[in-house]
Amino acid sequence: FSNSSSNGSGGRCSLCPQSPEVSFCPLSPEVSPCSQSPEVPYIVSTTYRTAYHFQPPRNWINDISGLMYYKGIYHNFYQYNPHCALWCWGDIAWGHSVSTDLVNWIQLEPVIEPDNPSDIDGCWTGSATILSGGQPVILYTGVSRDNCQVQNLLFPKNPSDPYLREWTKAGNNPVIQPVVPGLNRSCFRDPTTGWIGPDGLWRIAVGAQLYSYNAALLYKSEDFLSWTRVDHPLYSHNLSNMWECPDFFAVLPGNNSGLDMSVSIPRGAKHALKMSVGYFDKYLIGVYDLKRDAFVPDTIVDDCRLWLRIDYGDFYASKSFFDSKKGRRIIWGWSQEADCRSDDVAKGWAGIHTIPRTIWLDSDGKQLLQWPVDEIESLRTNEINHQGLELNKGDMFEINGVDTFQADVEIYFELTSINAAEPFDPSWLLDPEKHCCEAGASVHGGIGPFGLVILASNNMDEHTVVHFRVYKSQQKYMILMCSDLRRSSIRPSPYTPAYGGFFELDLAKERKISLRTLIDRSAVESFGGGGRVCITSRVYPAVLADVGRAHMYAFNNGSATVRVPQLSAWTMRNAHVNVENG
Ligand code: DQQ
Repeated sequence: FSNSSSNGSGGRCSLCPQSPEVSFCPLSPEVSPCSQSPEVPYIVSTTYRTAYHFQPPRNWINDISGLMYYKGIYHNFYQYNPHCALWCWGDIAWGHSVSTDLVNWIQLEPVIEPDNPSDIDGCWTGSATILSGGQPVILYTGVSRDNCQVQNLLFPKNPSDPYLREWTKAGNNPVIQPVVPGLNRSCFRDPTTGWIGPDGLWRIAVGAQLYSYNAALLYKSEDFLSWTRVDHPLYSHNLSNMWECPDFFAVLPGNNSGLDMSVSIPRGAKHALKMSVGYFDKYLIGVYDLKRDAFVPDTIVDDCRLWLRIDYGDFYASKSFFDSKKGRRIIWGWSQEADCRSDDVAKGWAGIHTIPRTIWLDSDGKQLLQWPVDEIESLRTNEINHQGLELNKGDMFEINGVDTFQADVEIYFELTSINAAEPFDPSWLLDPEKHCCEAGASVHGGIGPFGLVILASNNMDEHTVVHFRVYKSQQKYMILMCSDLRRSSIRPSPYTPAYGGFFELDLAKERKISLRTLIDRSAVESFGGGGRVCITSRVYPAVLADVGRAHMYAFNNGSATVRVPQLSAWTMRNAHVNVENG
């Protein structure tokens, strides 16, 4: 491998400079309007479109805005621009798709569009809640004139329709206004799903900027119609950007069953507070102190760069829901395009949702684990297996027999010795992307780098690397996982950072590190260490457009030999995702 890139963007590791120009925090009316779509080149319109990730047939999507399982049907409501492939001020409506298996989706009509003084400049993110009698409701942020953000209520017109095709805006909208002293009324949005407190009242949290604090403001209601603000936030912090899309849910340590927030939560449960902040979805684990009606993190970490992330890559505005069909909690997020906006206009679409993931708390009670929902395995075909491989320093083992553009790959790496682990520097935790740039796949280490090279052209001009490195830190081992996109495309325009995250592993007990990578044309989702670190990446290799064939390898570039006791890979079939009729 080489870290230097022929496209002029290699070695560039800062996260933001080339990210798409639209800034989502805080959103401002200056975001440029839709431009006329140029002629759509064939290549751009089909090559990078995902085959089994969620996306509408055309146009722009962003946040997951409401999720629920209702009368046998999964519902995904999302931020959607019905008019074009860009996020445009004033256009954002709620798209709606339904599924019976979380894999195949049917797109229905948008459920709401901006047409009312309380949402005339946009129907922004919100959440669905199923009330005690089984009635679904939605609370969403409406943007009224002058970017004043309010919270509005929505009811299904016909609750006996399992598809919930039509919704009515409540007559008394907005039900919550930004009237709190010190509240920035343009930073007051994204209400959570409701939960029930010990007093039987409903609660929701809303992301907000209050004086110099960023907060999840807490509101209470008896009937979900009229809301009173609790005089303190659920939680707040003064050293971060605005918290968008907060999510609050209960989890049981070491138990992957989900908990329903609209019934009482069992003893021993912990709570997770997730917020979308800057470019990442971060979370804190703690307890919900019922007396104070507040979230109390287990550890106070002032520097929000050190907060754990749901995903360390291109993943934002995630939302979770309790799946009553299978008794699990599922989370998924939005992954935006990393090419330029003119390419999005040319493609006619922009944005995907990640594969839905089951989410639960590790048995140590410190970190969330995620794994793609089992249903996605129904798309697997052409299984190939290898056992007992040994990868010495410099080895690359080619994985043949599957479609390398649409694949699911699971590998276990077994460390033959842990003595060669290099020392860990805690300052790396502040900027794992920078460390992934410095310690790329071509930089030999003690244990690692080892991992997977995907979407590689014949001469390796283009390739994406997902890899691990093992470090020793006092009594424990820290594993670095990177998804390095710096050589992912010879095209100059895509944003190609090296994403990364760290996780702890007790290597004295367990010598195996697992990696699962789902490749879906322009989307790559990787799950390291059984879902301890997840990284979603968007890639636009020319090899995909020009040659239609790419290579995939398992590799090791560390001095210690790494065994591969099990490697399995499958081709992934296309799912029926919002296919247009006719
Ligand atoms: N996207 C929505 C907002 C939210 C932001 C607007 C996060 O409600 O804060 O489309 O991506």
